[in-house]
Amino acid sequence: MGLFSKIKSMFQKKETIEEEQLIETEIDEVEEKLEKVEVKTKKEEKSVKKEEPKNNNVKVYEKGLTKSRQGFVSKLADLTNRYKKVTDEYFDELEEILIMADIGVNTVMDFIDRLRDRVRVEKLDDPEMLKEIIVDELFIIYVNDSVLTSKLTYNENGPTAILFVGVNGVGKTTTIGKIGYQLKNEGKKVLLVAADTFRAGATAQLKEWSEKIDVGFYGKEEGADPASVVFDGLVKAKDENYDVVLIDTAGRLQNKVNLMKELEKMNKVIDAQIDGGATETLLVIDATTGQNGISQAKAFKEITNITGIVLTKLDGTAKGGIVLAIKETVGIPVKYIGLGEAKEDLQVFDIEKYIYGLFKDLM
Ligand SMILES: Nc1nc2c(ncn2[C@@H]2O[C@H](COP(=O)(O)OP(=O)(O)O)[C@@H](O)[C@H]2O)c(=O)[nH]1
Ligand SMILES: [Mg+2]
Repeated sequence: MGLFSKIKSMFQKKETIEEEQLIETEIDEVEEKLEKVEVKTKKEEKSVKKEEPKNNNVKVYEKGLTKSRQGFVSKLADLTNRYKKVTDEYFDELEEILIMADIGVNTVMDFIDRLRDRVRVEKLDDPEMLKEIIVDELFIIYVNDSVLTSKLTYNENGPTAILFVGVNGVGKTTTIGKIGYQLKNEGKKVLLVAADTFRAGATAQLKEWSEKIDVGFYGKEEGADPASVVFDGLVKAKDENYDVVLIDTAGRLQNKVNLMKELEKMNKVIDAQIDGGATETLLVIDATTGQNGISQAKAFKEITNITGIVLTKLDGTAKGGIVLAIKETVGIPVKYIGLGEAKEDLQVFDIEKYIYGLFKDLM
């Protein structure tokens, strides 16, 4: 039984832990990954009982990934139906499907190589059997050398500062609103700071979000020095005992040097005010931009220390494979995914729910 089947039954609650232990796995590599997953599964089961947030259901993933599932997975299912045997043509078509899903050319090449090896070693030639292995291998791409959880790091003493970076229009301000809403519901005192003073209306838009989700706000006039907004925002956060400060920034990537300097200056201000500085710098990427988003991730990684990625607009794309590509090409974990425009439409990224949402119709 492969990883996907385990994930599937986990969500369909058909399987007991005793049965799980009896299952024999195919090869060592998968077995190893599987152990990591099981540990997480058990942990997750515990935490699910405690405090499953209302909107953090696998259904949200299913719904948000409908487009990706229809595009990519239905092609995969169709491929399986058309081939009786695994041939070179089969691999060529599979390669094309995966590249179309924005998994990224190099990732796909490696993936196909591994798949060919497994087909040879395990003497598989039935495309039907290969389906499950494909899902397993995609999963392995993600979990390789990484922790499965995507929790935010908080500052133990004093406010936690989180910087949001990314190019214009990707969904930074919206994401701040959504994360602010979640943190507020967790009982945290949240302040939104409008350090995108470049774009007209950016400050007003963030202020509107603060009103919508009923949290604190700090901003200045358009054109003000972003670092000075951060400075005054942090003073307010400390004076008024805020727990978390979410900082919106302008992302003019076309001028890398300026952007780097601006982010450096903001970080200096944060370092001076808070022990340990910003605990997270989240890069926001629009999933609908595909490979362009990957290039943005690479560019931002060069100019500042990114701790996690928020992948927005996954509801609007058939290219859900980008999650795997980002992980593989830039090595930064996806911490949140955006699945719509409303305050509830944000999920802490969970690879198992994601894989299930993406592939549930395949098996
Ligand atoms: N469908 C969808 N739209 C989103 C999502 N996140 C943001 N948007 C929309 O993308 C547009 C740009 O968002 P905004 O937060 O202003 O981007 P910013 O320039 O990076 O701050 C707005 O119309 C948002 O409503 C998402 O997850 N799904
Ligand atoms: Mg904005």
